[in-house]
Amino acid sequence: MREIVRRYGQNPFLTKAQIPYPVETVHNAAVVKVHDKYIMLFRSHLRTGRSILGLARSHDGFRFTADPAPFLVPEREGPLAAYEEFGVEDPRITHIDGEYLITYSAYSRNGVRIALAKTKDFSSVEKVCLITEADYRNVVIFPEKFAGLYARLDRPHSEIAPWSIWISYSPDLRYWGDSQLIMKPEPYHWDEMKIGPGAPPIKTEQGWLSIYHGVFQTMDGSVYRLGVALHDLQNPAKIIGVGDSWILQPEDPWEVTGYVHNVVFTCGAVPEPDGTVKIYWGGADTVMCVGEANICDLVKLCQENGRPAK
Ligand code: BMA
Repeated sequence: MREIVRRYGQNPFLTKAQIPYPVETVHNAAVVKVHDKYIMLFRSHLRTGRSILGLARSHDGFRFTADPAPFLVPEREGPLAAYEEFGVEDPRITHIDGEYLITYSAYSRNGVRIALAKTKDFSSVEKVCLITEADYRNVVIFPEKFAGLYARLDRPHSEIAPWSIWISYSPDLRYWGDSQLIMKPEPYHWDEMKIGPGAPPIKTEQGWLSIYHGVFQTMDGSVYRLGVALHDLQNPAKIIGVGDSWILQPEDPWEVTGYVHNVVFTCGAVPEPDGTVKIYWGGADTVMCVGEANICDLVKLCQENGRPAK
């Protein structure tokens, strides 16, 4: 069978050996195209087991060079300090209104929350505020507003409706509301244990394409795979279809074995003018990998081989 995601021949394309400061991993990176150059924010574990975010740049989306110093590290003073003490993880980037919005997980003894930072050019970064309470991860902001409101997908945790995808809206990026659960894990399916937003949604003529991760629990631990869902263009709370089969699963040795085995986890994908999309994923929470897919194949999977979202 032809693979829907074509892996880059030189994966893993970024590893700790290429980072000019001491880190143990390079994974779960957000990527955006800024004036024909690619900017990547990647997560790295330090030897404390806590994470920071680094920046790498590329001309072709495949060969990246890391900046000499980390880009975003836990705050030591001020209102964020108490919530970033255990590290910053899994960034996502959305370009909207001339700014790049960065959402990331902030870990502390008070739980995991999502924080928002902003930059215009990636030469400096301004941390804005925390935008969730505890027990949230995987916030992706849509690159357009809906009826004047920002929209985001996120993944709160609840024992009653475990690890489902929700949407909420905000007039100012700080205060979020009108929350609705829009997509649930599917029982006895590759994503039955938990799902979470991956890359910020990509606009297509048929709808917003969302690449998400789904987890299946086995006797040998969890397996993280990637899937796709298509959201209505005008009303992103409405899901047209969820691709019934995964688009990527751990297969290469560096996806099967590493810091956490059997993981492919995405925080970013870059649509290209030729109708392809570069999907970036962390392999086994250790290295960065990339592959390409045709956007129309991913959309078709949701439309023609789809399942309801809940
Ligand atoms: C999730 C997050 C991700 C990680 C994944 C696999 O819960 O912690 O950052 O990639 O587990 O370990």
